[in-house]
Amino acid sequence: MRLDVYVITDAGQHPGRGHLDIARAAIAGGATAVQLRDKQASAGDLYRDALAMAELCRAAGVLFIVNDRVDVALAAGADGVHLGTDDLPVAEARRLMGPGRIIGFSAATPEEARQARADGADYLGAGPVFVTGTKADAGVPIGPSGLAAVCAATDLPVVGIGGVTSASAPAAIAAGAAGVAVVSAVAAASDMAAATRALAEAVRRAKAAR
Ligand code: TZP
Ligand code: MG
Repeated sequence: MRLDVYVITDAGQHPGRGHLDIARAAIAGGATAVQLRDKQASAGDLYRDALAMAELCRAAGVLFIVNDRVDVALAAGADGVHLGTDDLPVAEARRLMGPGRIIGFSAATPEEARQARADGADYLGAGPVFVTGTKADAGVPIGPSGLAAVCAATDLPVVGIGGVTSASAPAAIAAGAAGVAVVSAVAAASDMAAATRALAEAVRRAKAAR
């Protein structure tokens, strides 16, 4: 599971940019994982975008994850799904998806991390690490120390999410994260591929230094 640079598409970050534009640029810039995230889209529209993104990611050898929707992830042949506390329970998603697909879960505390692992999650997203304007209900930032606590509580790979940029990514990696997940650092950047490359380089250096 290559989670080093995990780019989440959000079509509301920049006028005229769609999910596939973001995914293409992220892949060109060296993203190792891409997540399709759209809370507003109909199941039909999400499915069509997911199918196209699955194809792009497969061709590039990049992990493809669908946010929230187990049904869409399965129908589009995604590698996995990312769930939170408002979504289907991890254990139920595992039953539906079988052992071969990846299930990610959002955990902000060591307790949530341990529970998600027991329920069958494969990786965790922990955050918000820093202040974010992207998710209104993200909660109070846990900081690199909160991220480190989640990482220390589990043997699952953890990605730090929330307000991460190429400048702050090293702090997340130093805290023990396997990678960083970003929305605005790529989707709102003027040059999305260059922004992804900068993140990849920051993660690579921080891993080499730890
Ligand atoms: N979950 C926790 S924070 C967040 C999500 C989806 C938003 C991350 O967006 P950004 O722009 O990288 O801060
Ligand atoms: Mg969710």
